[in-house]
Amino acid sequence: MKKSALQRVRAEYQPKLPKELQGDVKVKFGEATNSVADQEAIKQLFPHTYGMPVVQFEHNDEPERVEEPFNVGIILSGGQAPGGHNVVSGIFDGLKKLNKENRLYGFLMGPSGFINHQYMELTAGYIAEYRNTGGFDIIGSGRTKLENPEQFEAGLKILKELNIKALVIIGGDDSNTNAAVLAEYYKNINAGVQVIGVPKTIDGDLKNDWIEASFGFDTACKVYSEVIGNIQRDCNSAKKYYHFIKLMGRSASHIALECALETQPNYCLISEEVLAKRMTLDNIVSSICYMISERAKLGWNFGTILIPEGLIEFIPSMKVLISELNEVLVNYASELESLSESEKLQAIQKHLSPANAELYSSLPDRIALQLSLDRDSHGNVQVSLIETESLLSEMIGKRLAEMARDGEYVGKFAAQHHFFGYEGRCADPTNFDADYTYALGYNAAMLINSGLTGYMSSVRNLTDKPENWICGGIPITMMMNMERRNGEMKPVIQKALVNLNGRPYLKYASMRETLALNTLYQYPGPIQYFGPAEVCDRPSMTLLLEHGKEI
Ligand code: FBP
Repeated sequence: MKKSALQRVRAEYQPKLPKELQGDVKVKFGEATNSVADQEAIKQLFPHTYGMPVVQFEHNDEPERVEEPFNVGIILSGGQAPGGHNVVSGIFDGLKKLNKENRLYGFLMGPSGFINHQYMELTAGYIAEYRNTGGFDIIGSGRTKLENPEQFEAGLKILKELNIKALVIIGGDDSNTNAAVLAEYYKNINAGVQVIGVPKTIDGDLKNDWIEASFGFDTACKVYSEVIGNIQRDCNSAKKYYHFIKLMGRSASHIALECALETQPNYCLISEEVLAKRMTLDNIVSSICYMISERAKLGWNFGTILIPEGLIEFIPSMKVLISELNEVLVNYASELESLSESEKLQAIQKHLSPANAELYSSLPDRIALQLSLDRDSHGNVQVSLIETESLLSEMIGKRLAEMARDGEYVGKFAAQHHFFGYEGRCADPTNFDADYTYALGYNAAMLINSGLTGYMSSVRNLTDKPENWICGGIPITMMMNMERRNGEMKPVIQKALVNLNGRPYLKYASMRETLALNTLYQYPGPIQYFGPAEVCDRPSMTLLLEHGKEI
């Protein structure tokens, strides 16, 4: 395959490895741990993997070499995130450092490759083609949910056949939840297979004190911020459009918030704030219309508005509707299956409680249908398919027309719509993500070599230089709580939503009014791989602020 000039040069980049992982490592065990909530329930569900200590690696002056070579399998799970290929390279290099005979196998197209025994051996030559590149195409990814003993047993067969002693699952909160369940199952039956998770997702919602960031967030946000900056230049040049820009991120608004800090748009909705303030769709529309009318008074009929993908799920009345819809879609699945779109709308409405049926019928049909699409395999609403950006601009357009009729608004309103998500998920990783993912992978190999299972690879102190990053592992059960999914209470990793008392949000909130009534756009420009460190190596603003730094 012919490579671009950047691909050729970028392939030579050697990710920086934390000092602790250079040379031989030994493991230091911390205190026993507890889950973040619902301790008794989680303990009962994970009797063999609950309460394990946090571990940290240190340099080992008296290395104990592993005598026997071992094999490892990997699965890339869920949505793509920049840096996945470097996790694979890091695991590979870590394994080879431990013993040249160690082998790495990749299961194809996500968990389904594991269950159906579709795999390939990942050799040095094959991996070389993918170092420092974006995408998950090295082995493919998928969203099959690994959840039942039949699947675990089917997977165990191939693990035994290939003499694999550990499986690494590279995924988001749901996939790492599955990793914890699988680790517990294999430990319970003495299968002799370890399971290690790696925190992946552009959404940035898999984080806590020990997992400072999920990989891919940094790169994806920088890609979106570049394009938002370009739109803002265009917008400020022609001065005739309001751009409604929806940003991926599923439930959490971390991506929208980071992009707002990077680009300083006129308005950025934060779903978590909408929920906390119990805002209605009408409140949101009013507040944006107010900004538009105030800008019009200054002679400005243009602006940029960022919308987090999951907004609709956070509007309290919508949240109630969605949770009832979830149950209706499960309970009446066979009845709904064969219906046409309009019949489906009517049938769903009939099964909803009166208040929800009223709200459901007040939505434009296409939005109601988008809300009623099948949930993904983890029970999540597929928010990327809901056109919130056009729903909002339609409602705003109508409201402004009413305001104009009543003499409350004098201006012109024309809207453009954008949705940025897929554009950034497979970008070549930034230096930060390239280094972070390589370290996460290398670290995962060390966790395996230490005989651990049910752990997530953890690399911390991320705003410092990569040499000073702190490496180790955190028991996955420590991050879990009980949540209702598909109508049942399930143990899941607690999602990290935007913290309304956290510095990233407070920083944006402090600028909000000024940004709405001025035009103070920032233009971050494209990701740079070569040049001054402040341009090429700066982590996300979210991470800097969370670490007490200034931006
Ligand atoms: P993960 O949670 O698997 O990392 O996926 C993230 C994401 O990009 C979300 O932001 C988005 O809502 C979803 O995937 C889209 O799913 P799909 O790739 O199936 O269209």
